[in-house]
Amino acid sequence: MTRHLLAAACITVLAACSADTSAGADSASPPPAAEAAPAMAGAARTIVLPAADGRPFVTEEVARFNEPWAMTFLPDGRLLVTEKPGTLKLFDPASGRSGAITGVPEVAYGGQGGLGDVVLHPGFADNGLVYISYAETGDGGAGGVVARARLQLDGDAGALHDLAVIWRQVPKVSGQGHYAHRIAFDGDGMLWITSGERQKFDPSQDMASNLGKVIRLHDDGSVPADNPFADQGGVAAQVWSLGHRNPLGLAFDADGRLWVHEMGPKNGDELNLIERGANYGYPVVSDGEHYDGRPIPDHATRPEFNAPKVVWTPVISPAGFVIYDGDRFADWRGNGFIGGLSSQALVRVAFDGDSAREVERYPMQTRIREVEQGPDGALWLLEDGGRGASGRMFRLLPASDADVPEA
Ligand SMILES: [Ca+2]
Ligand SMILES: [Ca+2]
Repeated sequence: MTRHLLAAACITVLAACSADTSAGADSASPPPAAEAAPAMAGAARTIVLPAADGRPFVTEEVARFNEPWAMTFLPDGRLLVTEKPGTLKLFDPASGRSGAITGVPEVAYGGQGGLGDVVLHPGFADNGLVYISYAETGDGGAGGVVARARLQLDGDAGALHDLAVIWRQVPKVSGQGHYAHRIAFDGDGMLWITSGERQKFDPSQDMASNLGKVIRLHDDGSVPADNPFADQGGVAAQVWSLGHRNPLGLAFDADGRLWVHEMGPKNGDELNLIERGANYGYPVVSDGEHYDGRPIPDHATRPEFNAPKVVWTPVISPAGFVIYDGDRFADWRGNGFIGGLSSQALVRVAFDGDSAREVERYPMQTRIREVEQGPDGALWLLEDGGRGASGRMFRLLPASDADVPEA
């Protein structure tokens, strides 16, 4: 049984004397008091005291966005933040200022669709290339795409130039769910995309479709000749693994293993270790069941499919994923951090070679959509505010002695 936090162990305080907790920094604010966890001026701080031997930490509200979905850090410490209705923001934590990045195409906003992920090319410092995912409409309905563009920054704002769509979900289908479209680069510069099954079930097992798959491409969208299904041509050639449902987070560990979590059906969220050419079984098997009550045979009944390394029952609704390698939380190095939507939590996962387990869960009192590691070694989170609502950006830092109230 996972240790849970004391429900009463969250205490909101104001780090600085500014009464405005909704905005970013105010240059007139006094310096923070706690050296171990320097606060952002004006940030609302909440102390989280884990039960037993867990470490206390502090969450700070940094900024608010309009339906934020994903973020990534630039080399200069600023962030790109996607807002699901279709805007890309440049945010500077040092000043609290945010500006618009123009050049994002119109997105198919609605349901789970809209502007999705944003990541940098591994060579961004030299080539300025960024990748975004979003939903578009077309023949048959809607589908997720990945586009590449060159980012030009100008003061507090910027623009995307030479934008080109380099990958599309095939086929476009009705509905506005399960796009997934999370993006990551591996250490060899390959581009990885999680492609959700768009709530259509069977495409996850259909190699004429790239829905319900994990995709591996060159950085320009072309298909690597050594992909496992390259000889089948078509969209099958893009596929690295199949049998997925709605994978909303992927991360590479220090040894290069690819871990992908996936929002399963009722009582069947998964963390999978992704292997070349493997089939993860959806919708033929799942340890969960369909939401309409129909059973799905469990993984144990069909050993030819790869079984998950972790199954969550009840579900956590995983979204966002980072494997931590910073110094700020030294004892968390190598751990995975997964945001929880319905679970309103941050879930910490430990790895041991090819196995994984949840070790701790931190209640956040709100839906967590995205997790990143900052250059400051803090964990940065985005809140999923729901349609039309603002969502907060938080950062998590170790608590100092001064932060922790005496018992
Ligand atoms: Ca991110
Ligand atoms: Ca089942």
